Amino acid sequence: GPVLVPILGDQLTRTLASLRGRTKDDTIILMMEVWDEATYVKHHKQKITLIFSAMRHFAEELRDAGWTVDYVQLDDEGNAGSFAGEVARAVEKHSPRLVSVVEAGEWRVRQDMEQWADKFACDVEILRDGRFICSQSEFDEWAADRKELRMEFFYREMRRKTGLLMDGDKPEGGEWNYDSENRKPPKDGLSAPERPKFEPDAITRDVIELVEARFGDHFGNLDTFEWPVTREEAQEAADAFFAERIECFGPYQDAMVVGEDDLFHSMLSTSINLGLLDPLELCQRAEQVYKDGKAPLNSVEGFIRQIIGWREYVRGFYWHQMPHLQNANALNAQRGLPEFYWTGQTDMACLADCIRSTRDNAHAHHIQRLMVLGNFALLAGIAPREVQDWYLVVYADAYEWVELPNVAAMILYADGGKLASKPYAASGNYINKMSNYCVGCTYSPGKKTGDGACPFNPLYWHFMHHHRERLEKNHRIGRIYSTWDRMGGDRQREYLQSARAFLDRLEPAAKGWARPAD
Ligand code: FAD
Ligand code: DLZ
Ligand code: SF4
Repeated sequence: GPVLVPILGDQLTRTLASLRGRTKDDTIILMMEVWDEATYVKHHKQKITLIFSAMRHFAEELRDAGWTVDYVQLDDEGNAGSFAGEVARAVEKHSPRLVSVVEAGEWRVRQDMEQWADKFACDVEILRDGRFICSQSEFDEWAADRKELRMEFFYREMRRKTGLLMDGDKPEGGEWNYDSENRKPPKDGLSAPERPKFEPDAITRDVIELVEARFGDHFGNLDTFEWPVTREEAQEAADAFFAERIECFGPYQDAMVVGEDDLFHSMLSTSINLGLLDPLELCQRAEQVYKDGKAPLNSVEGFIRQIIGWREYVRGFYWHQMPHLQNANALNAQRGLPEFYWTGQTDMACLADCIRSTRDNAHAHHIQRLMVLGNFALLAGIAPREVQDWYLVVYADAYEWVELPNVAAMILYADGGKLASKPYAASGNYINKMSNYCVGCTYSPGKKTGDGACPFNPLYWHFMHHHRERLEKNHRIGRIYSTWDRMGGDRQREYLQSARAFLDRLEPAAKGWARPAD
């Protein structure tokens, strides 16, 4: 029989390891839209649309190039509803001599995949995913014997390995990291050139109809779908970024402006994670922009660090820490996720804007995810599992391998500090400095307690007070306790009472937004 090559929804890459060296007349490619994947969490409607549409376009491209593709649509008769069920059906149908598949990105799916060899009446090979720059064994070797894993040191290794922005064995410009130049608050009226938006074509419109019909109760707005769904469109999005926005990417990386949903960010994560764009290729293009004198070093280095640093690092960290990372809760946070994360109905202007963007675009940019949505969840003590589910549902670029380390380890400190050297906790002052949100808010960032005080202020001290024992020993944060102690008992009580009053009023979400009812 032929070789059966299952390609998963985030493996839409023509040079995928399982296609390399295969001949077209001896290979059957299997792609499957399955109920289990679409509902193990109730993904944002745009996320399902993006993945199904990109899968259908990719299948069409493969067929045009002469490959045989067995494509199973969600509503096809007999669809077994799961990867294993669909591969089993394909094995029956095609009697392959071998199933050759690239390892899944998520632990959940990889566990399942490892059972395939016992289930099917043919050989099964699981290949390494060559689309990452750092292999897992390389990461594990780097991580061995280190008590703390820090991105910065890993990143330097990746710079050396790829040769990106290297001047011999020294970093270009003399420094590895130019983040200190990348913290500009937004000037009045800061706005960025508009990114290319992609109108749904016939394939996408079909999928939109399917998603409205079958996943109508999932979170998110679908009228505003404009993601690239093919490699060609993704390339166009990348071209526009390198021509028009990378120049200011660095300085305004942490800036937030009401209603400006992408600013100078690349908006390429959905395409990279699906496999439409190659991360290394993008970094090489960024380096070329710098060499051509079209963007400053701090912007280009910042962009490259996000990809060969953070992106590779969280992936290595995920596999290094699974499966216990999904249950980590070092700070013992137990509160339910507030309802407003789903409805956007809150009078905190910063959160309302970030949630609106999340609902309309299935996207929020990094500092919104980290310092507004994440910071609130940390300070309010929301249970990690609930926060994890939310992030996995709402972002079109969310797969557990990248979502979980960012949520559990980076924003919630649930791993007890293996990934981040301190919790990213901040009061209203930070948000006020880096955004124009507070201007239009009913609360005042300068007011510390009582009526009209920005809730981040008392929550910040409530959090610090509550976790004193653990955080006081942390050399990057311990110093703030002398400020707290100097306030004296009355002032401290005001902070703690304000925080408790606020927390008591938080409405937890009704069940059913994140996971289907059993
Ligand atoms: P840019 O700002 O243009 O950055 C360029 C690229 O760098 C991104 O496309 C992405 O591939 C990579 N990158 C940047 N930061 C990170 C990071 N922290 N981890 C991994 N890659 C990074 N990114 C996801 O792709 N999927 C997620 O599920 C996800 N969840 C996140 C959850 C939280 C709590 C936080 C703080 C960050 C999360 N990120 C996630 C990282 C980051 O927010 C997004 O990658 C980014 O906003 C995507 O927009 P962009 O392409 O315009 O990014
Ligand atoms: C996220 C997702 C969704 C919603 N649906 C599918 C699907 O029907 N078929 C598919 O092949 N992939 C889907 N995906 C992406 C997978 O969840 C992703 O490839 C794995 O989780 C990676 O381990
Ligand atoms: Fe957010 Fe506080 Fe500013 Fe309101 S005052 S926008 S709640 S930081």
